[in-house]
Amino acid sequence: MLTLYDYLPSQNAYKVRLLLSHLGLPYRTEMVAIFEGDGQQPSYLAVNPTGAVPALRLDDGRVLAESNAILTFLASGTRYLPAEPFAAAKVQQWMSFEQDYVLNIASLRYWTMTGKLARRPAALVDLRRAGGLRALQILERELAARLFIAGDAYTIADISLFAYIHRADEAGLPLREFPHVCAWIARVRAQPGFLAEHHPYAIDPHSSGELP
Ligand SMILES: N[C@@H](CCC(=O)N[C@@H](CS)C(=O)NCC(=O)O)C(=O)O
Repeated sequence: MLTLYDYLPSQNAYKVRLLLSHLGLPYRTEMVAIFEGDGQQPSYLAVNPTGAVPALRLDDGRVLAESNAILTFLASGTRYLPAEPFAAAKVQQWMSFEQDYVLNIASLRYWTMTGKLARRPAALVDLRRAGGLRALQILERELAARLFIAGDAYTIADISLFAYIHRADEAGLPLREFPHVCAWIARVRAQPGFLAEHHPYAIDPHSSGELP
């Protein structure tokens, strides 16, 4: 059986949980207490050299890290990743956008929800806010023109983007200013097998500390 290395408040890990739910694939979970240093233990660094979640262990013992690489692997041969090379590359285009641009929203949200925002340099916070708004503006423009981000079908590019975009309010970026993004969020939520769950950082008392 697949093993997902997980930390419940992680939206990067939620991407993988969401796809596993769409696919109806059984898996077991191994929790990694990232704020308590579990990620930096040699045994976990052998799973993911960065020490971050998510990571996935296959039945044969091989391990894969990086949320978007895991999505690509699990979605291969399914309706969530087109086989045609150009369409598949379009999906990768938007997953690269996710890692580059949406990181701004992920960082802002993390700092806000764990009480670290005031400890961060104001210039860095401003940079993240500008980057997050830019990401939302780009998505707003693109999603005005089509149903899903890589075309008319729901793919892992939508799954990847959805994880942090639908929680942008928690980063102080009001989603109501982006009606096409809001309509897309509703379309994602309507997909068969959608996983409606959210685990706030507050469930982990250690999350107010810095990562080791
Ligand atoms: N690019 C990675 C980012 C993963 C990531 O930053 N995970 C966070 C939780 S959301 C984490 O485990 N942080 C702990 C650390 O980096 O030590 C991905 O997409 O999987």
